[in-house]
Amino acid sequence: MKLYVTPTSPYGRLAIIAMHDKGLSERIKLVWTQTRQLDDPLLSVNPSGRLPFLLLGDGTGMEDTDLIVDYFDALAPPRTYGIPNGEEHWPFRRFEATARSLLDGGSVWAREIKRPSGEQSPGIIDHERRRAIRLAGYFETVIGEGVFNGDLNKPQLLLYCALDLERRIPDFGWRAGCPNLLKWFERLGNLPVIRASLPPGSA
Ligand SMILES: N[C@@H](CCC(=O)N[C@@H](CS)C(=O)NCC(=O)O)C(=O)O
Repeated sequence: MKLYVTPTSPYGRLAIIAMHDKGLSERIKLVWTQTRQLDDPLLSVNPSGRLPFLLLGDGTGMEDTDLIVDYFDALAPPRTYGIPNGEEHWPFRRFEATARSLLDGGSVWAREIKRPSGEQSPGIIDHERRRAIRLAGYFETVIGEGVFNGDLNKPQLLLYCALDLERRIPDFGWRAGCPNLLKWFERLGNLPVIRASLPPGSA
């Protein structure tokens, strides 16, 4: 199997963390690539051109982080990325959705500031900056909840990869006002599977 990723994609990073966490790194070859290239060889296997993309041995494949993480989870039992039942169900899903919201908005922000300066939209940048700072402030108040303090799960992966966008967005200064979140982020960042997911040359 081949997992197509870029060194900067937070979604790619999330899929790579899950790959390591599920012990699949020997079975999956990482292909470091670049999106939005007209001659991108990925387009012949994934018409959307989006990453991460997992190419299977039979020539079929799948895009979408959530789907790829579920596939990894099924490949390497026992399942650890499922949604819990009972009392934890709704808090888990709520936090997952909000963490994805931070990741999606932060990705728009990161993409916008990468455009040539004359093509950037100050309105979009400001909107996403405000959203990201509000959401970081929200997670500061709930980071003590059980969802964020057990084994790695999707809400944690989404939140970690969203906050890690600070490496691409100089103005995403969430650390100063969020000491609890920072402690959590640094604890996760020291996990071997998260360290192993950094792109070559950035450790
Ligand atoms: N919802 C998708 C989002 C993936 C996504 O937006 N990936 C970006 C890289 S960070 C991409 O492929 N961009 C290329 C493009 O828009 O053509 C997921 O969770 O995998």
